[in-house]
Amino acid sequence: MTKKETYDAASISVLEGLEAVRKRPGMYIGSLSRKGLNHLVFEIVDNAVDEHLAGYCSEVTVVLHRDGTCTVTDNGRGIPVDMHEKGVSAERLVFTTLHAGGKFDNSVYKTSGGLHGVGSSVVNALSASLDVEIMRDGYVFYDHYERGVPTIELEEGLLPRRGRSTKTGTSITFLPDPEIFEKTWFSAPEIKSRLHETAYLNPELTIHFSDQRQDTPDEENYHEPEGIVGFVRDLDQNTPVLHEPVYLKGEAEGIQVEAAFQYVDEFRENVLGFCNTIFNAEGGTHLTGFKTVLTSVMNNYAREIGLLKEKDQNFTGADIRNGITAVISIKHPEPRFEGQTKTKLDNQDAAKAVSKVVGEQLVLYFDRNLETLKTVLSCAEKSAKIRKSQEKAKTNLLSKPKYSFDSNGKLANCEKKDPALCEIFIVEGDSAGGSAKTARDRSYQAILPIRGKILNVEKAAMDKVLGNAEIKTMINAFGCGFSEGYGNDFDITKLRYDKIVIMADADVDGAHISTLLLTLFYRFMPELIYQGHVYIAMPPLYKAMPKKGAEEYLYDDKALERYRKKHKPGSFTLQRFKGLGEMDAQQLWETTLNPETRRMRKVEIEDARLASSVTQVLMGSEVPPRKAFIYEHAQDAELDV
Ligand code: TTJ
Repeated sequence: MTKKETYDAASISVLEGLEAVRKRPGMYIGSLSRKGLNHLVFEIVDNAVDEHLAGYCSEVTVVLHRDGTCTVTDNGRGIPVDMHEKGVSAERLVFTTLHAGGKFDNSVYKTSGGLHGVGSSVVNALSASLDVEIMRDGYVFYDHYERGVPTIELEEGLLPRRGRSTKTGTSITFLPDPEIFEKTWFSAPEIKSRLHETAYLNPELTIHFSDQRQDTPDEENYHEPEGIVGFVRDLDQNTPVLHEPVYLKGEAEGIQVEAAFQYVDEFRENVLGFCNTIFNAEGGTHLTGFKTVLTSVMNNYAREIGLLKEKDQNFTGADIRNGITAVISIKHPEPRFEGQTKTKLDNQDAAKAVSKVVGEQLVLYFDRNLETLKTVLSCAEKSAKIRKSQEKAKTNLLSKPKYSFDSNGKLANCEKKDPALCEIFIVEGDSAGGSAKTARDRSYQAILPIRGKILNVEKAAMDKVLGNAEIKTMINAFGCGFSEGYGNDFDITKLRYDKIVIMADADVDGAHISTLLLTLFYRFMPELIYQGHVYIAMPPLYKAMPKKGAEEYLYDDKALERYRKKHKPGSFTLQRFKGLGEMDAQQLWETTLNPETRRMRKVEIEDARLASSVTQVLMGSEVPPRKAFIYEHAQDAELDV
């Protein structure tokens, strides 16, 4: 952190007020559910990370307080407080004008992009209150906003001070506005997971996290000096690995490129892309560049060492990536994003830069590490061998009859054929499946019962996945095939149902099944999630039947607590549903099937990602964190309207 730049607040560009943000919050923050709420935290944290990327900040602290506020603190230079040419302090402009953040320093890399970078002003607009404390120039300055409006009158445009300090830094405390957000309870597992990820991508940064909303605060420190190498190690922590992670680094086209990879003894690939430290859920050009050059370099080696003979065909890209865990991280001065969720890197020069750097460095590495080379090529060889049997499995799968009843005869299809009108419910257990078949509106609702636990695709070989009866049935029913990675044989236009609803018991086993299904979709049919077709039904835990008045379904224990407060003991009877199977057809219709009254939650890509590889702990041997994650999510029922 030695870089020094001169700056002045005058370069902030003033765009518009915050009224628009409060009028149409969804346009700025994407969602008003838990996801949007957590997004506020990341938005503020990203500003501190930008200060780190600029070379001036080494520590960031995130605190979730009991009163529902969140504080983010850094030890950067502090947001400028001097007067801007418009006659207002620079800090005011940061929090009251859209997109001011990106324009007022000349550090090269900005985290902003894709979903992020909407600006601290958006957080301000959507917060019931926001407090700013800035230490710089020997003083502690402060400011306060309510719903985006400053409440302190400035004298000659200068911020008030509350004492002196020799330190520098910025501290923001905000309370999400309950008038705007459906939920105001931050999800600690999601925030922690994201902060940990940020630590891996910024190896010189230390992030402190503290959740003080419970009696024993949850305190975590994230510091990952190994960077993406450590990230790869952790992604593979529950998997037998075949060699030490390989780390490559370089610069081309004015873009910094870093890659780390490691092969494991499993039939799967997991390649994650980051641009300016932000995860690119939909991948993009950096990944394309990596994959292309990896395939070509490894095929060259395969011929060089005689593994492939002249007459042999090349290994496919998927063969070469069989067993790989990789993280590609680039720093790009002007990233552009496309795709459903605007998280797909679009800059062509990124593909060039990655393939140049990785191509050169990979050869340097493998020329000196023949053992690793052989290990990696043997993974490709294994993959190529079973590819044929996979292709057979695939052919069988695709040639099965496509309508009404699948191979097991268990799918009860609906009568309508227009996908826009149709829904399919994936129901855990034959008995619940039976009631659901009775309860549904057969004109547009299909029921697919699945048995007990489905296969954990994260742990299983590809041919096993495709051979699994439950999974085959689902792929057949949806009608759009599947893909490993991007674009292969998956065709979303063939999807036969607008809504795919996962219906599992409201207990740990049910949550586990939902997690497995999410992982399956995430890996093989991610577009279903990107395009918002996947839902999780939220069955109630109780039905309260008062002696007088209307019956009520209670969806969690908090709801029960509230109900007990409002109704005298003895004035009502309580039915507890241990599982979907205990509901009769009428109850099932009201709570999970009837669009007028049911509760279900649309699955967002972040859910699936958390359920999947980035946090493989969730699926692996460490049961406790997985439980916590699932419970936290299970409480997020929402009315689907
Ligand atoms: C910008 O260029 C001039 C020197 O200060 C730079 C700056 O803005 N630094 C800065 C902003 N450090 N930290 C922030 C920041 C930190 C948090 C937690 C939240 C926000 C909105 C900004």
